[in-house]
Amino acid sequence: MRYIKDMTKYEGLNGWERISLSDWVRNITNKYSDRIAIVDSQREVTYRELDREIDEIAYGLYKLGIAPKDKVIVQIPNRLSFVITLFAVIRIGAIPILALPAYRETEIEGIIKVASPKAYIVAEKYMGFDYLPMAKRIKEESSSLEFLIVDGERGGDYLIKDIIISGREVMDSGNGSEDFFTKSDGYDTGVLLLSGGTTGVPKLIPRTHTDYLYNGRMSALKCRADSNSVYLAALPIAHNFPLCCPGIIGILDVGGKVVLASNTTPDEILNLISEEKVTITALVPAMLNLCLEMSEWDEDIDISSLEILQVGGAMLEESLAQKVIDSWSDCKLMQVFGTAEGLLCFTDLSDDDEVVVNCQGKPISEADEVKIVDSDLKEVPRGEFGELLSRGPYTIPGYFNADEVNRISFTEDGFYRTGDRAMWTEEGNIRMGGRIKEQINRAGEKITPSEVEALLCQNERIKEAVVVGVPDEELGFRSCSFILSEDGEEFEREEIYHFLKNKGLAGYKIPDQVENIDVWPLTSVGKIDKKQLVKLAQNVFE
Ligand code: OOB
Repeated sequence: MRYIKDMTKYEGLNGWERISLSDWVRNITNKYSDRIAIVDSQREVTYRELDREIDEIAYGLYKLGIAPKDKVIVQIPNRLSFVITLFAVIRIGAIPILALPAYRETEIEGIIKVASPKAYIVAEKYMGFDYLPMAKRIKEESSSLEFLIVDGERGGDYLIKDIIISGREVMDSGNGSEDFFTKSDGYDTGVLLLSGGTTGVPKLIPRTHTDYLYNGRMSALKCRADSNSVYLAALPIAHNFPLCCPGIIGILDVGGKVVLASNTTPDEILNLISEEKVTITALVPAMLNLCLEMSEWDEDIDISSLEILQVGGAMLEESLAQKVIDSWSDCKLMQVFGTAEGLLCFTDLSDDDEVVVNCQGKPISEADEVKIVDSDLKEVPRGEFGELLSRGPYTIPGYFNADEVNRISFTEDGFYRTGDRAMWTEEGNIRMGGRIKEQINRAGEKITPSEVEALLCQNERIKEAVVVGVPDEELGFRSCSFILSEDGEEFEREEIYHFLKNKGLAGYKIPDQVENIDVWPLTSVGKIDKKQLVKLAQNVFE
């Protein structure tokens, strides 16, 4: 018998509200009406305008025939249309699946297989990539997709801008009303987030309206965010971190302003902090490194408005944490350990620098149940490393439509197995210590080696391939593939790059380094010795 999560047991928690995210948007609109809600590189909208634009697309999507509970893939980069489309899908009672702009055929087709979505809403172009040919191919191959909707000027079956016009007609005719859409219950699935690590089939994370709002609210509380807060969404907003930790949702909940960075370059990030007087932002360590460097030599950059810098998604080296504290002394560093599955740990704004440098803080909710266990799932003493497990108000009890994976990733009693090594410190904080389950954390994006290995082995000339994570100064870890060829001929990285790109794999999963090998180094029990491979990969550069 699988564990069933009882949401009612969390009723009474401060910040817990049984409400749909659509009704929540109505509430914040009534509260903060003419304040600026969101700014992107093109324009800004007030809360009231945001709500109205959500309605326009929602009526348009409804007229098209998208029904409650239908799944809709949303693949749009950091711009206003992402936020408006996301909440429009939610408003009609449908369920958005948040896809990263970096996803290609492999990832999108994987999502389709698991979730049978009815619509795919995709940006026309971003960062030089034309999504249309890919999206059309995907739609042709899929039996579930009925609508290809494009955020842009051309292509697909429908354009967002035409859907807006059609939605406006409903509203102008006076036929639109509050009862038009089917209301979702706060305990229904509100969004499907994507898990970083996939093993062939992507893992979809069903977050309920209520738990996701709670996630954003508790995060905002920990950051002491209020209506004067200006949040910069610097990471891709399909990620949980910038979307809801506190991110867009947590900041809008307190009436603050959200600024969307259209790309993740240090130039864009630092200039927006200066221009928009940003008070809080979230970065991964690899981006932080570049931003620190740039702020040192560019004198026009003024980051004096920045009060809180959240850093998470991957291990933050102590030396880099110390560098932030020394160089950006007016702002508070907050370490964030987070997962899209739920659990969030933040260091506290009142913690001493030494604590902030050395750990990833405490769970953000009093109702979080966090355990650190050995391989028999028994708790280990404080100060010892084990696997981090979590259950609680906003942590999922299982992935969507994935019984087999759930048996491995969750305990019988409903704890999520993060696959991360962690320990409790003296002060009761958690300190992370790398991965237990195989996964490469490349600048915050997660790669599962077996997914890449399986694709590589589809190459006729490849007999065996092993992918490992190699410590890297800039990326945290880079990925390196070792190749044993069928014919003894060596592979260049170029060839591997094109092969995997043609297979439709997201760019960040393509190995940064390619090495050829004749004989595998083996462990004493005869398995491929991956530690040895990592050393080999490092030695090439020494
Ligand atoms: C965030 O979420 P995901 O789902 O992309 O990745 C979660 C994994 C964790 O299991 C852990 O392996 C790693 O990312 N991680 C960290 C970390 N924060 C996340 N490893 C070491 N130190 C940290 N501070 O990455 C995410 C979601 C919400 C907020 C922040 C990050």
